[in-house]
Amino acid sequence: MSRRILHVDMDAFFASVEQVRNPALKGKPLIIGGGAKDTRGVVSTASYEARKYGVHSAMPLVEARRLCPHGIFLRGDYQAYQEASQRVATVMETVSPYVEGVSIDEAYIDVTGSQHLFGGDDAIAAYLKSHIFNETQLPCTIGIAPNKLVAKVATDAAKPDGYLRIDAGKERDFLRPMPIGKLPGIGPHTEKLLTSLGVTTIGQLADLPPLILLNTFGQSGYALQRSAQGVSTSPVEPVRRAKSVGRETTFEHDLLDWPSIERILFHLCERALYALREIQMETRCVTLKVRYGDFSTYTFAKTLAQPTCIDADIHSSLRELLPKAKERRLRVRLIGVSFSSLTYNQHQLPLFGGEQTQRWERVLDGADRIRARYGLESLHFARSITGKRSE
Ligand code: TTP
Ligand code: MG
Repeated sequence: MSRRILHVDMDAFFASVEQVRNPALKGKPLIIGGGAKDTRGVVSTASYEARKYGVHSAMPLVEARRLCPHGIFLRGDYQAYQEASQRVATVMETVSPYVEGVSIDEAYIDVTGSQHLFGGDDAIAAYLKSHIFNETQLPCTIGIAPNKLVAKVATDAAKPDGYLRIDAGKERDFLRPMPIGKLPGIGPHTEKLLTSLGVTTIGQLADLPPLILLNTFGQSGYALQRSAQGVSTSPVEPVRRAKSVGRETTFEHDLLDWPSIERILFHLCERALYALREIQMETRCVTLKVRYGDFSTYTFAKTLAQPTCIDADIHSSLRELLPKAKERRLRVRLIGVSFSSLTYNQHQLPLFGGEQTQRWERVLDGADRIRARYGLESLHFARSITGKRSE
């Protein structure tokens, strides 16, 4: 039996989330990316009403404002989009264990084994659409086909709020009339080269003599042609959840100077936390690892009442653990910190953190953005530089 691969992509995702939060925005040309007065920056996304005026993702805000002067411009709230994305992911996991999230609003699901349970492709799609809607009030589009490539093209063809099923054996006919730009993997450069060969539709690419492709693109020309023929074997790869995240370092010379050791530890902690937040996870268990000069290795762990990815919480755990590590009056060869009992960051902060935690989250979010842009070394919490408490 051939594989059945489902592709789901949320419609005008950021804009739709805003419309759920504020129903007065429904049916209006809504543009996410900048506030009413912002002139710099680009459009993240636009509601389908705004797209009618030619507004699209990555367009400079200035141009969007010119095309759609009566549009409603919003800066956007990434945390709200992340939360919505998480809720959609939870629904997707009820359809099949093979879910591969590819972006904040898009995933592939291998539904080959779910056919009997649900009663076929159409029933799976209907179930998914209605459950996502019940859970989030958000519209999405679904494509189902024998492989990821064709499923994605099907979704794009059925947007918005649509569903399209491509049966086994129909892949090639489905793709044939489409312009080559619709084929995933064909960028502007390849498109230009193909156009210069007189190839403008996917069907023409599928029929091109292989030798011409070989001469123009080398070996990758074959892969291109197989895509155009609707052939793709790439598997759905569920992202494996990390079990732990940590950082450790071995010193060049064994150290006895605890203030220096701590400074390095807090630096490692910062790096590990950055990695943790990057995979959008939180920890409930902080482990301090010490290898002493005699090569004995000790770990000291603390379980937290609530999962966290916030520096201040982890720092206070480490401060509780450090005196135990110092009890052995030996030189230190290696120091490290790791986080385990990981869960996805649910952003349920108000439940346990209140305003204080939310303030921290905002700070960290800004700090991580700077680190992502300028490198991790650009920003440190005062403690990891001076060894003094900074919180
Ligand atoms: P897309 O799925 O590409 O776009 P969309 O969901 O807004 O619209 P549709 O799928 O119906 O065509 O991207 C998902 C979100 O990612 C989008 O809502 C905003 C964000 N995004 C950007 O911030 N910048 C971009 O250039 C793109 C393409 C998307
Ligand atoms: Mg989308």
